[in-house]
Amino acid sequence: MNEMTPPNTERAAALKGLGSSRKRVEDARFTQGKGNYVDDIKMPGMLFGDFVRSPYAHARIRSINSDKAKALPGVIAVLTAADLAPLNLHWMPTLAGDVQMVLADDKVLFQGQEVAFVVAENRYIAADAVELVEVDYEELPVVVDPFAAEAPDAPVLREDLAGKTEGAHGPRRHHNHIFTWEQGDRDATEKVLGSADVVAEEMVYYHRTHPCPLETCGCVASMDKVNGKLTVWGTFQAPHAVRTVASLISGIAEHNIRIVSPDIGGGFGNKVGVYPGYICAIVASIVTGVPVKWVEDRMENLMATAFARDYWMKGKISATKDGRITGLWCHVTADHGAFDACADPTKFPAGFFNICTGSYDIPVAYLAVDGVYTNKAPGGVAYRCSFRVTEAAYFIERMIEVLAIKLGMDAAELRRKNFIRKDQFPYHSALGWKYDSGDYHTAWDKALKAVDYEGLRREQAQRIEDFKAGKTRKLLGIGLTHFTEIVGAGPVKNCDILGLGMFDSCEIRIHPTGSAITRLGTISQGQGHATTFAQILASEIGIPADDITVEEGDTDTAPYGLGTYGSRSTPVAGAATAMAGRKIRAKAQMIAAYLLEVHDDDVEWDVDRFAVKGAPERFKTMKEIAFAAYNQAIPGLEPGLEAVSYYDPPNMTYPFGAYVCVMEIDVDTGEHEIRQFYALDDCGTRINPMIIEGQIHGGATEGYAIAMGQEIAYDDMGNVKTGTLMDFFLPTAWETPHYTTDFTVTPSPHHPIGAKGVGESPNVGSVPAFSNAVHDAFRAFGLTQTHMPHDHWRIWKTAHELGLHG
Ligand code: MCN
Ligand code: CUM
Repeated sequence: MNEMTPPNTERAAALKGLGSSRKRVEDARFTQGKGNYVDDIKMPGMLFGDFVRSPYAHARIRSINSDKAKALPGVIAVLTAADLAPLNLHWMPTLAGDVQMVLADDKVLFQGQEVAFVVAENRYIAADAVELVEVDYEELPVVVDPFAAEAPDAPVLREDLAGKTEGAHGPRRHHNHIFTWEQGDRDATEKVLGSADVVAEEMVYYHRTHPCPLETCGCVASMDKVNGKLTVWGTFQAPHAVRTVASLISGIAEHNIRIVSPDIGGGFGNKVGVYPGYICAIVASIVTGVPVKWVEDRMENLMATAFARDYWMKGKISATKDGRITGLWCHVTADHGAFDACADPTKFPAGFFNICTGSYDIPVAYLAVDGVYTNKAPGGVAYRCSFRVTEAAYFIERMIEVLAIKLGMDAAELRRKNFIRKDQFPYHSALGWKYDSGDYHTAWDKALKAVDYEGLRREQAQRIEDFKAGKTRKLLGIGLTHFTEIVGAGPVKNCDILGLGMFDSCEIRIHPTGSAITRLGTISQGQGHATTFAQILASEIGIPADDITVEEGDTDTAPYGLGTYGSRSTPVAGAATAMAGRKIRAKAQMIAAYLLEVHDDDVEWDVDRFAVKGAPERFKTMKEIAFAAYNQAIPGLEPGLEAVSYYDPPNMTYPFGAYVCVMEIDVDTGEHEIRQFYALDDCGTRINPMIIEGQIHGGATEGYAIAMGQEIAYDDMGNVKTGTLMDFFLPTAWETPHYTTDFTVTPSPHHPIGAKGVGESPNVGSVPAFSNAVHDAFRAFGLTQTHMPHDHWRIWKTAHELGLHG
């Protein structure tokens, strides 16, 4: 090495590659208000759409009269189902194989459902005109309880499906039944449960909630009639899939459709689905020939777009006397609302809920999920969940606690005893997954040590004595969770959405001066892809991350990909990025060898350059190689330095974590205080530790909200009781707990850089940790199970029912 060459470690650090807590390059524009969100898009002559929505949860529409609305100056059109029917666009396919009304066709099935679409010169006139549309409704009996929906004489919700005994996922046995999905070995499981030493049984409910991103959903559709090209800017988590589906539904050739996801103000799953607003804005633009914007308000977002959860999970878990788990049985009643619009890979009607054996080596298991229609908004799966993994993790982590009570055992010890051991990976679970890698015992022991678990239990015992002696009115809860996630959908052979295989992609162009642009099939909604994907490349190709532009979200320029949800970007597009980088490096090696006048095999990679083996002072940097790629005629090589990779992952990745929540509960007011929240995450190779920490803080705060108060609640009439942020709990900095983050690193054996996803882990792991803390506080007083959200009123009620108010 010559004197002028800095040592490897310095050169590596200068790249800001893998492992660097590089500051987010996106933040300069976000923190200065220079982001470009859908509602920032303003085009000449643009019109505005707004919906007439149903005040009823179930009603027949006798008539719609829009004469007064149309007479209002500035109103251009009022669309109803009758206008869309000739185009066959009054109904649309859902991601789950069902169909959904775009505009109410004969009847409405949930409060807030889209009934008519008003198009006007501005947003204010549109809103005024909505008030002038007269709809004559005839109320019908309402079903909000999924168990009542299955009663033989329950009202028929989906008249369009009358007589259909076959659904998208097999037979339907009742007019409100959607599907039954079974996994595992029923007979073997029931046999084990029937003869077990101990069986714990419980109904675990994960209530209905909503992702509630700061930016609501919306789009601007612009039909250029001269060139026949439709452009739609929208809040899309999967722009390429939207393009393909839009082409198939509309008949417009796919090359004549351009879908652009600009900056997105949080998605959290809310922006995976397709909403009537998108279709109506597109139709309105095609009809009027000018751009049409539709952006929903907060109430519309909470009432009508993708909800999350609403899973009633009945569980049985068996064990030997000394706490060795022998079997798991689960039956879920899944409330899907009025249309099955869950965003799941086609073969998984309940998402990846069959990860519900969690982190434990459970020899036999059986799972059945019944999907049911009710008079509630459609959606499902969304909300930082990787396809129902949050529900699965909550279920198993509650069942473990319930079993620990039954066994009279410490819940930390019960977990420890049943973890899948490190030497069992790759591990085949009883419900059909192959876990790629894990080291649960190490993570668990580290977590328990970090919080001084033994000390906490001693303090808790003392607290219970003090409480009984009348010295305090506060209880102490220790909430434990060890979760296993499944992210990175997914192998094309078993994961597709609407027939589109779930691979992802990356394209790289190196410019002559040695900087680069890379484009991916994913789309950031706040996760910092422009920062982290440049880091993957920096380490692969030796160009500083600061010299690499990352672009996503424009289907005219980005390679085809399935988008960002299910924490799949790093496992799939991140892998594509590494693979494309390796193709660049392979070509760079040939160029370097030519320039150094040696054989290809006689040069070796060294951080940011190729050097001659045994003669490190003879080298060519990537910068030099890039320039040569464009200005030298190299025999046998094409000019330029570009690569593209479409990556089909061989398996999903299985990140995991150990979370501990320490909570104080005031039994007289029901108030709580999070004294400590410790989150250890293992997402394999860590690309950017600072961004990972941000993901944990954000996801854990969402988990805090869900566990402790957030809910989409309905009354018996199907009225949404929580349609505003006055009623729907969205934590501010004031309520947000303090977090301590920690990690272990167990790389994924099949991912090119060993990385697993992390975006959803904190939501998956934190909800059971918070909830278990509440339960644990009352364990000594006889509580086994109470339902979330644990708001002050419910906690007070629990204390009251346990007789703690004297
Ligand atoms: N990362 C890393 N090292 C790893 C894994 C991830 O540095 N081993 C980085 C990634 O490079 C990326 C971020 O962490 O910058 C999240 O990566 P990943 O886990 O791959 O998840 P996705 O990028 O696919 O994001 C989706 C995930 C989901 S599904 C929801 S929901 C959610 C979440 O991300 N929505 C979010 N986090 C969010 N964060 C913000 N700010 N906004 C949202 O809408
Ligand atoms: Cu399920 S919420 Mo995320 O997958 O976009």
